[in-house]
Amino acid sequence: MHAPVTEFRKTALAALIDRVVSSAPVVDVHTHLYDPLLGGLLLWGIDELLVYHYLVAEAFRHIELPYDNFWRLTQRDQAELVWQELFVKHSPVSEACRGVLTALHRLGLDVKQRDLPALRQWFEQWDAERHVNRCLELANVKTVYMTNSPFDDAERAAWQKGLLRDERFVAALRVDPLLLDWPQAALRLREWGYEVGEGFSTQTLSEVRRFLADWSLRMEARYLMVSLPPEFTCTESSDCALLLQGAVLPHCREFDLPFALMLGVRRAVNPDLRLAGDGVGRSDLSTLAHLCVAFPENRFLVTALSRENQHELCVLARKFRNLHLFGCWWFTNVPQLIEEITRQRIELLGTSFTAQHSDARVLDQILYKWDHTRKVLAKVLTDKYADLAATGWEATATEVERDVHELLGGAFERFIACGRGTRAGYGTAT
Ligand code: FIX
Ligand code: ZN
Repeated sequence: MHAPVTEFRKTALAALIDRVVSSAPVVDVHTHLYDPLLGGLLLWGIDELLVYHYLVAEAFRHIELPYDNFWRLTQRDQAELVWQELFVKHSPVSEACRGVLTALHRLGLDVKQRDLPALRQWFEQWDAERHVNRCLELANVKTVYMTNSPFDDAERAAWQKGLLRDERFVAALRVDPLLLDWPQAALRLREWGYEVGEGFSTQTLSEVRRFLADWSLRMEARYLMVSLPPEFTCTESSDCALLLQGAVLPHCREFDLPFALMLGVRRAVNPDLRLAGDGVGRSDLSTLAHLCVAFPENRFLVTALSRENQHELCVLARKFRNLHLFGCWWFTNVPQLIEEITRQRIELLGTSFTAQHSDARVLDQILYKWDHTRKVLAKVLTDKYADLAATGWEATATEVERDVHELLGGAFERFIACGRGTRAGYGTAT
């Protein structure tokens, strides 16, 4: 029997873990940020922060204006209105509002002045490239995974021009339109010179694969990805199932790329809210289990939006080593749920998952998303190492550093890099 961990040792342990977690470089495995060299698509600055769709949804709890009138306002006026409603007339206690303040504070701005014009003035002196350097350094993010869609006209044009790449930004090929709206996607593919027909003939599937190959190569994509509704299933012969099995998964195997599934988004629950109008639903994870079993040569990166799916997802990850869990996505990216989900994942999976991704759409958001997550992660890990210390097992600083590195991108990058052939025999239950 070992003596309980003394308060003194617990404080020293907490200090060590705090230091390691707050100074560890992170790999941000899913964002909506862009390489600053990609045609000016990167969003940053105070007005972008204020019109982030998380805040717009919250502002509409108070705004009485008809939706259309809000959307007709200039972005500056929308930002002003959000600021008034969420920061001036009410206290900014929600996670998204607090996030704006954390970001400003980390940039050295005095938020207590509540002075929007002064904040705007401060941002006006910067250009995107210098701001990227500052934000990545302050947030200690070493790699940013983008979300890259050839179906987005502005983005497609920027890629086609060819570009120098900022090597801190890496690509992930987004295929939602292909899997979720095949008739429209087929029109686009034909327009771009891919000879696809209405049905899924061998020629159509091979042309879809040619499209995926062209874009994977052009972007140097590290994985393919899709966000799926709770109803997603691939057992019947839907367009989605046929394309997944006949083109996307074979392409991933050929190019040795994982496929990321983000499960449980119910799009346009309130279409008037536009991007802010999406909701959540519980997914049936038997579809995911089927994919892991039926396609052992594919690797799946998965996150789920519904709190109710989290436990089942952890159990699935214990069964399949071709399944890697990542992040606390969107509505689960709040301290209460980050703590619950991270604790549960550690208890069921050890350190073999990726604790967080930012999903940032505005560059400055990486400051708060990582700051807030690091605090919760340090708290959870302190409890876990203290539990070990109570048995006499004292983790060394080097071991803590190794574990934190795993959780903040190390395990992810290894999963991504894992070549075919080195991972034969997926799907073995443990
Ligand atoms: O599907 C996704 O990648 C989602 O993250 C987005 O659609 C969503 O709008 C978002 O930004 C959530 O954080
Ligand atoms: Zn996203």
